[in-house]
This record gives sequence, structure tokens and C-alpha cells, in this order.
Amino acid sequence: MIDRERLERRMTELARIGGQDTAVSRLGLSADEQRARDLVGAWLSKRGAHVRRDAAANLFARFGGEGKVILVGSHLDSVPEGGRFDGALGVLCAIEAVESLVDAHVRLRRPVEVVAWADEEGARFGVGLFGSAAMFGRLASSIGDRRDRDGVSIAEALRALGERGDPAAARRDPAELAAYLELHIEQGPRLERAGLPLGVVSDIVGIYHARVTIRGRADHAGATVMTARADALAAASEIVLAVERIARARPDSVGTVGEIAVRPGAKNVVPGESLFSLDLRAARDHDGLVREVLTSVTTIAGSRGVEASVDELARVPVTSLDPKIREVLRHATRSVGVDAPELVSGAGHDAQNPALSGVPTGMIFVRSTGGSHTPREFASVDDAALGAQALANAIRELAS
Ligand code: HGY
Ligand code: MN
Ligand code: MN
Repeated sequence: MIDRERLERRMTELARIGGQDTAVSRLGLSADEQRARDLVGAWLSKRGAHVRRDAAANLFARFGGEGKVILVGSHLDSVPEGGRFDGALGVLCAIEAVESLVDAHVRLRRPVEVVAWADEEGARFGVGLFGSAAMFGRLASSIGDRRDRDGVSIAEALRALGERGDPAAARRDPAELAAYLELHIEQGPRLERAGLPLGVVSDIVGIYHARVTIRGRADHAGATVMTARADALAAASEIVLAVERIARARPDSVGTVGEIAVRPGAKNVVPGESLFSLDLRAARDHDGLVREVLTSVTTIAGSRGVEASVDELARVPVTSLDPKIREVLRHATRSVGVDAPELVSGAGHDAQNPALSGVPTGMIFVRSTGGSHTPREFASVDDAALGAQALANAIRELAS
């Protein structure tokens, strides 16, 4: 049985790390993320798990002996000023699910590992799903050189954590895994609108992340007539509106420019350079969305006499989750009294990496309210406990 009080207590304790009121800022590969790993690692080793951290700073806690592993977990990092449930609830419910099976002395025929992925959000270095991509060998070889705004590289951040600094050393054979399960808050309004506490994920949208640099020409804001300018911010602004227009016009697509920087950044200097992020997602024809946006970048830059360069950071295709695991999760949610609908996930998840590497993968959604990636994000302990119980029932079915 799920220990609701233990789960609630831990939700509060974990939210304090990097927390401020209801907000959490626990960036990937930061000291706060390590403090969170230390906290959950201590809980798990107290229950007899063999706890280790890999070269990409992912935390694994193994229960049981030899054989193909049931891997279950989520991520501990957050976006800046994010919510206290995104990722964290999945790790907490995975821990609670496994501990409830240990408490009940359930004999598991397969080893079960709880995983806390590192840097899923990519908030510091721009590389999303970092920890799970490292484990499944889906990172670009030069990724260790990527730097954050303070010029710290991923390799340096890993070395500061006591690792060697090469995330590729985290690679593990997907054949070692029998299944991967992840519980996560929905981060959207569908379960709330349906009045349901749980859902099962059918597919996860395709995601494209890139950094675009526009190079124009810095000039005097007073002495440079409008027809003689190569204004890098004006060009970027037209591209931002084109991203919105294109994504609006395509079914099941979203496009976001969440970060932008201007150089030199003074009120009386025509912007010489602008740097901004691209986040493009679609449940179908994702490649078409990316192609249309990148064409508009080239066309707009050309028409304004500025130069555009696009640095691709991540490109994950639309990911369908395993039909058999989806059946197990529908059965597990039904066993806790919920007729869980199947939903497409508009958010990206670490689950995409095991799924794309051939590991039978499934996800449970827990109802959340108040949106996500904001301090308003909320999930109730009751819904979380129900999700953890369903997860425990699914693990039991897959591992016994
Ligand atoms: O951006 C996402 O979809 C996820 O929260 N990393
Ligand atoms: Mn997130
Ligand atoms: Mn997440």
C-alpha cells in the first residue's frame, strides 16, 4: 500500500531544495540538483538499494538481483522559477511505488531500478533530455563543450560534481532493460477538464530545439537613417512573429521563442546582433513545421540584409509509446478505479530516449492544474498517491 504521509512529507522536503514559496529553481548539473540527488539517494539506500551516479550525473537505485531491469523514474531538475511537481513528482512516486512493494515483501522476479535523470530541462546549457540522452547514446559527441551564460561548459559542470566530464561514458545497453516507466504531471488542462486524476500517454510530440544568431550591423541610433540599417533585433522580431504565425496555421503544432539576447544592448545603438531560442513541436509532420520555420528565417534575414545562423541543439521525432506497456498501464490505472484516457504529450520527456532506443516504454499522467513551468503548477497528494499505486501495480505486473 502507498504510504500517503511518507509521499506528502517527501514532496515538501524535496520542494525545499532550490525552492522559494511555491517556485523551484533547480537547474540541471547544479549544486541544488545534486542536493536533490543526495536526498533521494539517502532515502533509497536506507531501504537497501544499491545507489550509484553515472558519468552524466544520473542517479540509479537498484533493488533485486540479476536480469533485465524495470527502470522507473523521472527528472529532478526544473526550469528557472518552475513548479515543484514537474519531474520531481515522477521520481517521488517511483520511490514510493518501489518502497510500497518492498514494505509488502513482494517477490520481484526482475531487478527494479529507480532513476533520477539529470538535466532534463536543458535550462542551463540548452540541451534538453540530457541525462537520458547520455545513457542511450543520443548526445552529439561535442556536447561537453556547450557552455552556459557564465561560460561554464557541460564537461566543467560534470567535473565540478566529481565526474570525469565525459557524458558519453554514461552509455548503457538498452538490452539491459525490460521496460521503462515514467509518471509525470500532465502539465496541461485535459485531465482537469475531464475531472480525471490519471491518464496514459499514447505518444510524445516531436521536439526541435535550436539557437539562432542574427548578425546585422551595430550603428548610431540617431545618425543612421532607417534605410541604411541592418537591425538584428528588428529581423529577429519579424522571425518571432513568423514562428507564431506558422505554428498557429499548422495542426497539432506549437512554436516558441523563449529566450532572446541583443548585442551590444544599449538604447542608442542599432542592435548589431541578436541571439534567440527556437522550440518547435508537433504531434505529426514535425519535420514540415521545422522546415517551414527555417525557411522563414532564411527569407526574412535575406530581405533585411542580415546574416542568420542556426545551431541545432536537439531534434527528437514524434515518439509513440509501446502498445503492450500502454495496456499494462491502462490495466494498472483501472486497478485503482480510474478509467484513464490516452493522451498525446505536448511536453517532452526523458521517456522519449528509451522508447527511441527500443525499450518498451510507457507513461502515466497525473492531473495537474495551474499550467506548468510556473510556480502556479499544482498536483494533489491524493492524485499523486493514486498514480504511485498504479505505478506500483504496473511494476508488480511487469516484474513478478
Ligand atoms: O520542455 C519540455 O517539454 C519539458 O518540460 N522539458
Ligand atoms: Mn519541464
Ligand atoms: Mn518534466
